[in-house]
Amino acid sequence: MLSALFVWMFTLNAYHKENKPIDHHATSETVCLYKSLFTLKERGIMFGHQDDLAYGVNWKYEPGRSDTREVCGDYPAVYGWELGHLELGDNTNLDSVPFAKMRDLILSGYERGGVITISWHLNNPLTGKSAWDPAPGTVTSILPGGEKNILYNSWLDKVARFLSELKGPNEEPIPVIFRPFHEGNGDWFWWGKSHCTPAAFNALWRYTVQYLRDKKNLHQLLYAFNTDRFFSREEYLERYPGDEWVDIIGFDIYQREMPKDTYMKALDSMLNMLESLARQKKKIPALTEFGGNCQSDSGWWTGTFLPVLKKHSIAYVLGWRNAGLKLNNEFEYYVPYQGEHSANDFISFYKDKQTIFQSDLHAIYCDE
Ligand code: BMA
Repeated sequence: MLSALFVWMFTLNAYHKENKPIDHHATSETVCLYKSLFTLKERGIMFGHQDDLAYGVNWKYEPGRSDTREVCGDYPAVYGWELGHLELGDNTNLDSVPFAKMRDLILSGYERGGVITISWHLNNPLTGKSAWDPAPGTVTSILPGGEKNILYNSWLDKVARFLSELKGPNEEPIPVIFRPFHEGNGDWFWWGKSHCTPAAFNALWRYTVQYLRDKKNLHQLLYAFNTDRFFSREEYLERYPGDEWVDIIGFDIYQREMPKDTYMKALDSMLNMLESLARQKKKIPALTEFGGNCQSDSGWWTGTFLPVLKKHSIAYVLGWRNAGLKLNNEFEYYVPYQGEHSANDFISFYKDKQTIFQSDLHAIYCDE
């Protein structure tokens, strides 16, 4: 009996040690990042912010600036970036961030020891309109045999080139958590639930991974799959491409009109499901986008968000972008900026032992 227990413990231990990225040729820095994400989630939760180094509510492209840092004195641990419109050959992304600047800022975040994650709101390849143009048949049109397959390949070539040009100080490829085709259980993007079958979505995911990993030989990517708000494991898994195609699992949730209690319950219940799936599948759980645009609750960080996070063990949370006043006259921000009414509460969030910011990170890209 005792020996059976030892064998079981040994197997379990060996299995844990074998946790590896889905890319068996992942670079050593990528493998280290992958392992660090597992270990860090036991220590706390990394705070991330989209476009943090590029602009804030009242500024654009000023070296060293960051709304996060200006409020709490530290940079985020995770830097989110966005590739939409790279596929068109444009010099700037869909939010007007020049790709050349993005490349430099990605390097500066990496050199500081931060984590890089990249999303891609790619245009609709069938209609030429935006990612939010859900024309039926788009997904099948870009798969092999489809009329837009060659076009899609050329888009992936551009993404591959950009990613391959992200190099660290020793010419090593910078590891990136790549998060394409997000929120697929929603209806707003062309890859969304009502616009393609789960089989077509899975085929698109696998095709994309194979293209970048096996055809373009990019070995610095970890692949993040994420849904929008979901209500059951079954719903979460409906479009999940499979364990051998995904490294990180997550979801996005925005508070919008949801009252505080409803939001806290929804977040808690989704995190429970996510963590249990992650444990079972040996994946890294993360909250891949969160926020309440122009949050009206000045105590939100420690009164709403943190109490739920503290019940869970996930690798990171990513707040969406501090766009400020946009061209369409809408105002958008998710992380406080200097003088903003939840800034003091954000400092308490920062000071909490469980939150991890840039200065809490050490050597996540190498074994030490
Ligand atoms: C959305 C908004 C848009 C933006 C898009 C892609 O949620 O922030 O303004 O264009 O993300 O970054």
